[in-house]
Amino acid sequence: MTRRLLLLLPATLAGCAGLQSALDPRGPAAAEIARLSWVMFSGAALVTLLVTALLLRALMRSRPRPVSERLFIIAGGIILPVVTLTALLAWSHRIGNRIEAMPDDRLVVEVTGLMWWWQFRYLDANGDAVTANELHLPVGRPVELRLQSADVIHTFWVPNLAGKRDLIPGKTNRLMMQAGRAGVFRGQCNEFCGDQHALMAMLVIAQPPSEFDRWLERQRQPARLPESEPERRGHQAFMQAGCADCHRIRGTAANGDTAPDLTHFGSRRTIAAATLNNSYGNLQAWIASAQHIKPENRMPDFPLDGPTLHALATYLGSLE
Ligand code: HEC
Ligand SMILES: [Cu+2]
Repeated sequence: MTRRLLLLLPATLAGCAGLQSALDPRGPAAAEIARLSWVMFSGAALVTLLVTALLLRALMRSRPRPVSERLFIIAGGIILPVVTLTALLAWSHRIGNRIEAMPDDRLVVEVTGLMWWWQFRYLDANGDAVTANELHLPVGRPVELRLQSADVIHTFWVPNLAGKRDLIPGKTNRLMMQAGRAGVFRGQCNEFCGDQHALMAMLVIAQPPSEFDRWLERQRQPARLPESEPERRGHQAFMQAGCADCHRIRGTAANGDTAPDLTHFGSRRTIAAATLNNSYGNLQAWIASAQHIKPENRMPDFPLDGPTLHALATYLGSLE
């Protein structure tokens, strides 16, 4: 029996690694938080063991021997908790100061939470580069996230990289984040914010600085113009079907600002806050039946005919 349980151990521990796990830190802030958690967890485990041992010992004695109540209360009830809690408080305060430091060379990204997706605006690029549900970071450089909400309270949390912080309407909160090496991580809204709270996720892509610079330069550019016939028809359909009332495609007349910026949509990996992979088929499905895929989200269904869906998906897919 024990041996069988031991066989299960690696499988259980493997659950701690991965692209959305606070137990698999990939940046300095996340590492400090993980260390603090482990120390607190170990301390709590020790206390549990100690209390259990004392309890068993008392239960197993045939003739109970009374202990000094005063000693018990003063040492175990006052001195021990005051010393350990004060030490933990001082230590966690120091960690907090370290991970919230804002060095001058930091990158600044404005993060907006909306029901139920994320917008990222890169302030270094004159605020021109705007993405949705996909945050890119240069490895090794601290990033200041300015968190705000357009509607209700959301919580920004990318467990592999930093702690979590609320996005509160009318207020700007700050969170520092830094990736230690390249990788793709997943974040999730951590405050129940309505029906599709569970489908309000994001990808964080940490890339080497030169690759990040190229990516940012590209995101600043206006959208690529339609080249083929289906792309031209897709662009036309986009303007005619009313998509432009909500969505912006920089460099075109589409100027909506209540929905994800689609200027470089083709370069993104997912659709609708990491709900679907970004593919030609999923894109058509999303346009035709967004309400079926993510009920109550702020985009209506567009029951368009096959050729129009094909043209729209081809056009949007070309916007890299
Ligand atoms: C009433 C406003 C509105 C209209 C009109 C609208 N959308 Fe949307 N769209 C949204 C919202 C809001 C989202 C984000 C939904 C979510 O993830 O919760 C979205 C998401 C999307 C996405 C995914 C973007 C991403 O990065 O995840 C695509 C692609 C898209 N819409 C295409 C279209 C097309 C094509 C049309 C026209 C046929 C259209 N939309 C019309 C509001 C709108
Ligand atoms: Cu949310």
